[in-house]
Formats: sequence, C-alpha cells, structure tokens
Amino acid sequence: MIKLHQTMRWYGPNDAVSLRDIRQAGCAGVVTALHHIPYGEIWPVAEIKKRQQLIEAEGMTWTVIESLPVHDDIKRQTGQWRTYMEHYTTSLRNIAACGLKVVTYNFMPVLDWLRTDIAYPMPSGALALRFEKAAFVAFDVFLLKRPNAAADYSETELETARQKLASLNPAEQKKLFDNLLLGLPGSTEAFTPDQVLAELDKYRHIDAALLKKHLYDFLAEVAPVAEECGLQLAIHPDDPPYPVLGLPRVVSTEQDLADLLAAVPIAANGLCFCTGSLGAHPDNAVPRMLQRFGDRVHFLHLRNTRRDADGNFFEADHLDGDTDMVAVMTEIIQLMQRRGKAIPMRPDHGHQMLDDLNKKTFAGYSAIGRLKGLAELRGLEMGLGKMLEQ
Ligand code: DNO
Repeated sequence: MIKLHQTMRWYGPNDAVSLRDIRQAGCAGVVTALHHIPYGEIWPVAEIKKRQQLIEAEGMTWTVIESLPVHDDIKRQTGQWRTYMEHYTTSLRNIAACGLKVVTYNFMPVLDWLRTDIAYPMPSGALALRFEKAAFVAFDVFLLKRPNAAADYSETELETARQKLASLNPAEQKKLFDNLLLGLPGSTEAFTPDQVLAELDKYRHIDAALLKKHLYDFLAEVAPVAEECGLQLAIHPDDPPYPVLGLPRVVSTEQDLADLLAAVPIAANGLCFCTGSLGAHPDNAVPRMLQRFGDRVHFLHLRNTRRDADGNFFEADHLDGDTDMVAVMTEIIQLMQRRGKAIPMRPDHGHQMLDDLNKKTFAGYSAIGRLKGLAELRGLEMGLGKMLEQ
C-alpha cells in the first residue's frame, strides 16, 4: 500500500515552529521556500543547498518548494517580465540540480490568500481563520476606498458592510486592514493602502481572459524546462476562489483547472490540489475534481472550510467542514495505487490552540493545530487504506 508522504510547512530559521517540532509531528518531509530572496531574483544553488542541509540534519527531506514566486511583471507581461522569466527558469534548473522535485507557485495578482479574521474563536476557545464577506466589503469600499469598488457589490451587500464598519472601533478597523494586507506569505510586513491601490491600478487593463493568456504563456515556456530537468510544477488555486478587489482570478473552478492542464499538456504542468481553497466555492465538487485531475496532482494541501449562504467561511477542523474528507482520502489512496507513487501532502493551516495560544506564529501555521490535523488525516488514511485493501 503506497502511503502519502507527510510534510509540514516551515517558514525557515525564523519560524517559531522548529524543524524538530515538524519531525515530532511525524513528518518525513518539509515544505519551505527561500523567503529572504526577493520576488523575481534567482535562487542560487548555494542558498538552496544551505537550506536543504538544515532540513536533512533533522532527518527529513526538503520535499516541496512553496513557493517559487512569480513576479507580478510576469502576470501582467510588463516591465522586466522577460528578465524575470529567465530568472525563473534559471531558478528551476538550480532547484533541480539540488535534487528537489516539486515546485509550488500561484498566479494570483498582487495578493495571495485573504482572510478578514485570523483569530476567530471556535466554541472550544481555539482560534480559526475566517473570511467574512461584510468585513471584506467594508474594507474594500470604506477603508481602502478602491475607486469604483461599490459597483462590484449589491445594495444589500453595501448596507451590511456599512453596518459592519459601524460596529468596529478604530483598533478593530486597523486590525481588519492589517489582516487583509498581511502582505505575502512568510513576510510580516503589511502593505500600506497607497501601495495596494497603486498595485491594483496596474491591473486595470487586465481581465480574466488576458490573465489566463499570461498564465498559459508563462507555462508554455516554463513547464518544458521543468519537464526537462525532472521537476513538477504545482499551481496553487486562488484563495478565496473568485475575483477580489477588482482583480481577476483564474485558478478557481473546475473549468479553470481543466483549461490550465489542457493549455500545456505535459506532466510537469500540474496542480497543488488545495481542498481548502477549492472547497470555499460552492460549485467546486472537490472529490470529483480530484478524481478528474488526479494524474496531474503533484502536491496536496488538505484542509476544510465551512461556508454559509452569505459568502462567509471559516476554517473548520480538517475532518469537518463542507468537503467530505473521507471521499477525498479515498480518492487519494486509489490515485496513489494507480500511479504507483506517493504524493506529498501537508495538513494545511490549523487552529491556534493549547500552548500555541500564547505564541507568535504565522497565521494558520501554529504547530499544535496542524499536528492535530495531520494526526487525524493519518488515521483516516490508515483506516481507509486497510478497508480498501480487503
Ligand atoms: C496559504 C498558502 C498559500 C500558498 C501560495 C502558493 O496558506 O496555501 O499562501 O502557499 O499561494 O504559492
């Protein structure tokens, strides 16, 4: 029986969660990135090796790079984008030279994932990540004051957002701002409102069709290089999986994934299948999508969300929420037997709980909640695996 290759994300030497912690969670692998290298710059072999040695000294492998970021100039095909394309392929070759195999990236313009609340209390007192529609609209229209933002929402949505704003004191408004503009994963620097507005404005001529074209152009050049040097590219879906702040998002739906895989039909052009991001869209039938695209899934993020009818969602326990994790795990087990290959996975995010409530960790990435999620998923895999073997 081929089993999942269990990993956890590590933000590097500054992460309050140590490699030792990750090892004790039962992981064989680590997912990390050279967060100190600015977007668009080349990852030198020496830097990759240095990081790899730290991980191997703790008895694990650096299994997946998450992420090798795609510079926004490439997403827009403006400015220095040709240079950044060359840097990207050079970085891929350097990564392959060090023996790594899987590279995650995303194609979300300007910002990566978005949450309005990073400390949403569960009934147990554990804290979860949450996206609250009214708070998001309030941020967009009344705090950030994006030009013409109001046109993207209904009168009811605007009214609910107004009420939400009125319920927040200045400190809470600042917190909402900071949560949404937390910046980029792995960084603690938030954008200023003016910086964000300037970045958003650079996309005013780019609609979904054009962004898709730019993504496929990127892949047409980069995926063959990856294939040639034995790497697998794994694109992370949009989170949340729909347009935000007037920006197009093009890796959100079943059709988006089908188009992407068909655009460059080689194995290296694959997916980081994130059940949490995809599951936040009511139309995404996650187990069915996994069945359909399984052959091109190079990395798995396992996580669950619970949605409501108003467009809010929070991150539920890994085995709870709207996505049927039993169906997902059944697909995964069958997929790995069919492909004859273990797929790397990580428990994505986790509730902040127990001793971690007093620690400063990256939002979503405290140790104990992820350990709990991983342990539950590991048990589910073992139980289902035994049943399927019979
Ligand atoms: C959030 C993460 C994402 C992911 C990137 C991949 O917790 O899953 O930030 O790392 O989108 O490029």
